[in-house]
Amino acid sequence: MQEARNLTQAERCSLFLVENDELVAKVFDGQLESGEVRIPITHGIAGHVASTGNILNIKDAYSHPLFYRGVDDSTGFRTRNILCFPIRDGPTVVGIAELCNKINGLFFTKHDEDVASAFSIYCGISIVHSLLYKKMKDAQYRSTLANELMMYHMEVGEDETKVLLSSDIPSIKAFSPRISNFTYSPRSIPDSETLKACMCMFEDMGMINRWRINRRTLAKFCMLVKRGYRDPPYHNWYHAFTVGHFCYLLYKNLDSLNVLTEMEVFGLFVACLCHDLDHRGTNNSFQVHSQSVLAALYSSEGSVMERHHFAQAMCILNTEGCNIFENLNRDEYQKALDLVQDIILATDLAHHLRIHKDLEKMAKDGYDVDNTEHHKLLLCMLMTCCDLSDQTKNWSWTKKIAELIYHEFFSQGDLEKAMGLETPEMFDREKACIPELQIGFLDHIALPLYRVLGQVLPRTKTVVDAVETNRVMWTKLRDETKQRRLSSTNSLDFFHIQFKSELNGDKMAEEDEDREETEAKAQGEDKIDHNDNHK
Ligand code: 9GA
Ligand code: ZN
Repeated sequence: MQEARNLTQAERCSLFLVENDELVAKVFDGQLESGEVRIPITHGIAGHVASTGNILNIKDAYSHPLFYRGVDDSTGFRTRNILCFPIRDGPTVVGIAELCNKINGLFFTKHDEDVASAFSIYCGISIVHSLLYKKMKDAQYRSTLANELMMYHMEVGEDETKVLLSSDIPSIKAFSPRISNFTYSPRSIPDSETLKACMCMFEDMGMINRWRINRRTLAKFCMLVKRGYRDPPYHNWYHAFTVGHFCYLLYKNLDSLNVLTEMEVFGLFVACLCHDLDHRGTNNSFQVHSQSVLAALYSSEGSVMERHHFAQAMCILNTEGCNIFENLNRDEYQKALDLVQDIILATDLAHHLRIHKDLEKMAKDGYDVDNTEHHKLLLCMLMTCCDLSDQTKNWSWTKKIAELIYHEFFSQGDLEKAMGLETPEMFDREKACIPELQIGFLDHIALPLYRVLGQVLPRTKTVVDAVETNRVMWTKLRDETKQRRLSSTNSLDFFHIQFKSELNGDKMAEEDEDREETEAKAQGEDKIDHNDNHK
């Protein structure tokens, strides 16, 4: 406005913005106005310009019928002439500007009118941007507020924290002597013990000492992460917990520190626990096609759910008393967040398929500890290995998990049908052939992945074998199903069939477990508290 005043050589300038059916003073005599001056949009010269959208060049104010002398009479100012022009956003008038008293002249000229008209376009753009910016800021504040409210209601109970902190962190072997074996499924740990088990894993990997994590902070962090999961059949806290446990298995069995840095292992473990936060039991495609809020936020960047999982992880870290990274220095802190972000984004199958060629090349060329790209690739690969680790457990677990996954897939399919969206076969309970889908999944995704793992880290070969064994079982069930030719319309009924192939399968699995348990005891492992096991 000061610029407009200088350009046209005016004594005074003022700006009013249209709000509903009023004009509100924003700038008076080139200064930001703090007190409110409101005039009806139907009043006076300003009102006339605002409602007609036409510029008014008044050469003698006091003789103009629209001019109101009241203000001059009370302030002692004498208005001689006025140039009043509209400010638009497209066809809409968003405000008006008033220039008053031409300096060294009798009135504003035609040239001043042209200058004002041109100038008003820039005013319009600036004002619209500024209004939008304010709207955006307000939305941001409202979102922060909503978040604070949610966190307040989520406030982890002091009692819960006390229980977790009441005694020293127990030895992890107390959960099971087999807890560090690739064949052990952490799903045998009861829900009520999983937080303690998490703390134990942090402790056993030396992370609490190395990163100077406050125990209370760690307990609160773990509790918020657990609570950050919803309860769909598969993508619940148990999934995150088992994924974290597989990371622990990698650490225990591979001296990972020789291929990764301490910070990378730390980032991987935290990412594992957080990687599916607030999963709703539906995939990225569903978010996009159902036009969910998450898709509105993230679909332009891709990996909709994964971006949300990371955002939720940040939200937990930013909650008072929950930041397990609080004692890292600036560089370490940034590094930790970058790692967690990159690793969580790597859990998108689309991302995995993009890097699979690079993974194979790395396996072929051999892993190079001095190559930072190799570190990144390995971290992504280990994350996906953790994510799919249910496939590496014994048949009985694998099958139970498959039931949970298809329960979740078919619920999404039902939703899609109800919404009139297309449903891929995999999500359609009337069309899916579960053993076929499992074999396809193992052949195209899981087995190639674990084979690369076996190549890069030869000590994981047993993991590949376990997946292969499960594949054989799926082919047997597929062949048996073909002979029976089921007439059911619900593919989930598959899980209630007793297959001949399974008759001694379970027994073998149990024997395996028994044998390992005996071996573990023979090795003189820590004292075992059997009360916790096999619930
Ligand atoms: N999409 C999912 C299947 C899983 N059995 C099938 C499983 C997760 C997952 C990360 C094309 C397709 N498919 N198939 N998924 C599974 C178990 N099963 C059977 C047919 O755990 N799937 C998680 C992932 O990416 C990466 F990189 F790790 F491989 C791929 C799949 C899930 C549930 C998120 O799809
Ligand atoms: Zn997952």
